[in-house]
Amino acid sequence: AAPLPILLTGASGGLGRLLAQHLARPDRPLVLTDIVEPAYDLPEHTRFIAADLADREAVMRLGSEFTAILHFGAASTERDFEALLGPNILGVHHVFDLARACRARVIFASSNHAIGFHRRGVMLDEDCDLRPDGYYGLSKAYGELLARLYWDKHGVESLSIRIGSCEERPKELRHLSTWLSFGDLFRLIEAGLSEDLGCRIAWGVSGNARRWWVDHEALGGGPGDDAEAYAGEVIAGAAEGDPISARYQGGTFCALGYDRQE
Ligand code: 15L
Repeated sequence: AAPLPILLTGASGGLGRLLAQHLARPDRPLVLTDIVEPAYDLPEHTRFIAADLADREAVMRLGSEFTAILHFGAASTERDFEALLGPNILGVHHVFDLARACRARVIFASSNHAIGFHRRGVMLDEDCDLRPDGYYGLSKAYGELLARLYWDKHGVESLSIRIGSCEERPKELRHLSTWLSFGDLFRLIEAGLSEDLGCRIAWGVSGNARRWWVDHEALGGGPGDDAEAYAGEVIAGAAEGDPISARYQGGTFCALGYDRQE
């Protein structure tokens, strides 16, 4: 029988594109979806179906036989709540309903912005309080709680990865703590596809000497990279940040619209 595919949402986005190129194999075909067509040539063993995550029927029509859904589709920056409601809140809900219907596991691209109002320097484990730093972080916290509900009530397995800063290399001081290398992202995804998950949360962070986030038990043998290798050049080029961004783990997201009287 033909191997069952994996669904990747957000396939036209920055991380989606990387995952599409990295994950597809003859024994692991990928169905890619996004609201916009990918701006890259489709890798072998992939096919693309356009869908708006806010459209329940369009999401449910993507297929009925996925083994896993990598949910990377979302608005990825801070916006008004109304602008996040469709892609991020309805979107994650529809994706979990599709997973439930397919008996697929979900790997959810959560974000450090779900916990962004913890102060810098405070070490967190994955059981820390949710402290969203905006409507975007709140939408990711919603996704994590939805994952919890769908595990407890429907047995949908999931891994929520609280991704730090997934970039080719660290570019600013905060990244020395928050950086997730592409290699370490791929390692996490592979572990999420193969290990027993239950309802799991993991930090999407490399083994950075200055990191603030530590897992009780590392998935997939733990990270292999460390932002410290870039510390010299990052520190040399560092600009003075605003005090609110500098105080909290979520950085500039925390400062957006901040008007609390100290
Ligand atoms: C995120 O969740 C964003 O999608 C990404 O663009 C970065 O801002 C990242 O967090 C970060 O915190 O560096």
